[in-house]
Amino acid sequence: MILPKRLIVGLISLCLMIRCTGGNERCGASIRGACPPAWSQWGDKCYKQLSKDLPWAEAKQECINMGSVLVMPQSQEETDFLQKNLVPYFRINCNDLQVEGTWVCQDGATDVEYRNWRVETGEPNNDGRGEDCAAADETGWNDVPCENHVPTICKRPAPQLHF
Ligand SMILES: [Ca+2]
Ligand SMILES: [Ca+2]
Repeated sequence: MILPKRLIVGLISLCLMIRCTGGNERCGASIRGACPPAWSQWGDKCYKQLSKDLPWAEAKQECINMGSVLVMPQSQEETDFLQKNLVPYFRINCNDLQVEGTWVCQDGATDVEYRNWRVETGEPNNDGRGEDCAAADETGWNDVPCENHVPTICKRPAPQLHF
């Protein structure tokens, strides 16, 4: 028997209602929705490149102003998506500003263990007068001066739909 689409949707809604009126904790069920316009979606995350290349501190603040955080990829897969779909070279939220040589990489408030330094050129090399902020391109990560104007990607979770 082929059920009309509307009936199936109706049945699903009814099941959810029953589950929710049961008063148990599952009532808070939610699903991830689509990203806002102009944001690119990868899994349950949304990304957007800033229209201007900014120094580290300004880039970080600009992302916060947009309700997001400066991107810190947690894997090569995430990096590949960003390089193919947004920009091949971008700043990542990774710095050794506190203690020279001790890199702190954070995705929002989460410490990220993933590293992809470009070993061929000895990065991170703290070159010249010092380099404390990291940026990624196809060959890996490089530390660069924090005041450099570097393309910036902001990241936020896809909106949650409650029902
Ligand atoms: Ca450094
Ligand atoms: Ca460097």
